[in-house]
Amino acid sequence: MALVAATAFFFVERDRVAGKWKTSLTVSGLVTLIAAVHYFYMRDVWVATGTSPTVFRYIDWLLTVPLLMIEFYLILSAVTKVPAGVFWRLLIGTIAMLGFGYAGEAGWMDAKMAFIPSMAAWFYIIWEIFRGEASQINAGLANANVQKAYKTMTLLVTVGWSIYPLGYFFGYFMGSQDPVMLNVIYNVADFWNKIAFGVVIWAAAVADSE
Ligand SMILES: *C/C=C(C)/C=C/C=C(C)/C=C/C1=C(C)CCCC1(C)C
Repeated sequence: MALVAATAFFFVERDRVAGKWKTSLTVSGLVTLIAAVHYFYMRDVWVATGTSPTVFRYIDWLLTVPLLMIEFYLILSAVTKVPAGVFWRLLIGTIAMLGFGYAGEAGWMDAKMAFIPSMAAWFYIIWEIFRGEASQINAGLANANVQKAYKTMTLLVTVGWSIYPLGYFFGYFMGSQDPVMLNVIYNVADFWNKIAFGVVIWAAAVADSE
C-alpha cells in the first residue's frame, strides 16, 4: 500500500517541479508502481502456497534496480551535461549484478560461484558513484540540492542495498533461509530503497524548483 501511495504521490507532485526534474519523478513513480504490482503477485502466491517464488522478486529487481541506478544520471542531468557513458555503466553494472544473482538462485550456476561476480558488479557501481565519473561530476556542481540528494542516495545504495546480498549470503553460505524472515527484511529494505530513495529525489527537485 505504501508503494501504491508513493506512486500516486510522485506522479501528482510531478506538476510541482520544474520541467528538468520531471523525468526523475516519473522514474521514481515507475519504480514504486512496478514494485507494488509485483508485491500483489507475491502476496497471492504466498496466500495460495505459503512460498514466495524468487522469480517474481528478480523480475521486480531487474526492472526497478536499473531505474533506481539511472536516477543518479538523471539528477545530475537535471543540472549539468552528463556523458552517456555514466548512464551505460550504471545500467550494465546493475544488470550484471542481478543476472549473476539470478543464475545462482535458479541453479544455472553454483550459488557460491555466482555470488563473486555479482558482488563485484555491485562494488563496481559503488565505485562509480563514489569515485568514478558520476562522483566527479557531482563534486564539480554548484548545486547543493543535487549534492545533498546524491549523498543520501549513495548511502542507500551501499547500506540499504547491503540487505539483499546479506540475505543471499545467509541463505546459500550459512544454509539458513527462513522465508518469513527474509520476506520481512526485504519488505523493509524495499521501503527505504524504493520509497525513501524517491522521496530524497523529490525533496531535491522541489527545493531546486522553488
Ligand atoms: C528495490 C530493490 C532493490 C534495490 C534490490 C537490490 C538488490 C541487490 C542490490 C542485490 C544484490 C545481490 C548481490 C550484490 C550478490 C548476491 C545476489 C544479489 C542479487 C542478491
